[in-house]
Amino acid sequence: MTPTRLFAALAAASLPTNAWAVDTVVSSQIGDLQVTTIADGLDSAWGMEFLPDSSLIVTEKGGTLRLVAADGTVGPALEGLPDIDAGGQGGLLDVALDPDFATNRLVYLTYSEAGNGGNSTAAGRGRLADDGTRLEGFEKIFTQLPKHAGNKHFGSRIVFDREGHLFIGLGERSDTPIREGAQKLDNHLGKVVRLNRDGSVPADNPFIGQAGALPEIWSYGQRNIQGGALHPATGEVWFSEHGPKGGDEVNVVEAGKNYGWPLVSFGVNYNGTPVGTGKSEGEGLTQPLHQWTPVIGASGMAFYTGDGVPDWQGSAFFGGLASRDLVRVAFDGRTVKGEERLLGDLGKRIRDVKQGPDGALYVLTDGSGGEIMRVAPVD
Ligand SMILES: [Ca+2]
Repeated sequence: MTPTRLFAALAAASLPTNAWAVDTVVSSQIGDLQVTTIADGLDSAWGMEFLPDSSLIVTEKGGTLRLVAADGTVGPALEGLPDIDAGGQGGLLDVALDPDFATNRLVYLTYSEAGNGGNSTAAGRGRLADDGTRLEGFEKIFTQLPKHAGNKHFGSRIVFDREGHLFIGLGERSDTPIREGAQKLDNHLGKVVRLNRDGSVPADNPFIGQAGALPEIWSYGQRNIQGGALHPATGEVWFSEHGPKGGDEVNVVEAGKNYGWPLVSFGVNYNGTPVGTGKSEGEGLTQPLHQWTPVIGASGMAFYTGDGVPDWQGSAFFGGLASRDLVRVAFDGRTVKGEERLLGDLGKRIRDVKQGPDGALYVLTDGSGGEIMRVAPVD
């Protein structure tokens, strides 16, 4: 395939004085990028992870899981997956590797699952067979409650913290009134849950022992989480979420905190009416580190720790489904220093982004004919 040579699309502006300003796009000098398609022909690919041998494991929303060899060869669908209720925004969603994958070969999946009352997001794990053809002994370790007869806002992303806890970012199922459940603790709608790797509940979760609260809950008031990553320096768990018409967010998720949906938002409902109180903040509600209005359709997230582009150190990258680009946000700790839009010339909906073992960024494009593209500075 012909490498496509692109230039960073920059819009220069002064440094933002607050993180909520919308069009605070700050230029930074980076060299030209070389974008190389390493695999294609994927069908509604959703999540990917690098295996220790530099191959990739990739989900497709319709319910298939594939290995992509380091040379880009796309393998057949793996066997041994759970029953997946694909449709609408649901299907096979995120994939993550156990922190001890090198020895236990455990692969974690999130997926939508049918059940009494409709469907919801579930999570489970299985062992990647030595020959790579199947997941062995797949077991479900989490079921989002309640089920709902809908087809939207299943989330979801999986992030492991440094202690090996499994964080799953979920959705609030979108429809009115069920989305109001994001503010209640008796359900898993619009939540981040924190689990041990076997699905059991860590003894120090924030709502353990609180009457009427589900013990898996770590944080609440989230809308539809489709990006997440572990901060490489601090060990914090960061998630991005989709806003409605405006108001995509980046949050550090901390124990017991309320992130505000659907009481407050930087966006409005799709019909233009205000969300909740009509405000963007409220007492007791935790503000995002960053928000996008108009939305980018934030999906996939990766912190950059490579050495190929020094200016990217400290940056987080977000796939843009709606903006059809790759969004770099430069952070100093939790403070936004600036934002840059990349790969817009491709016009692709970017579903996931990861840093590869070679230090380059890899993006996964949505829809039919999906590609995995390597993004690195021109040598
Ligand atoms: Ca929020």
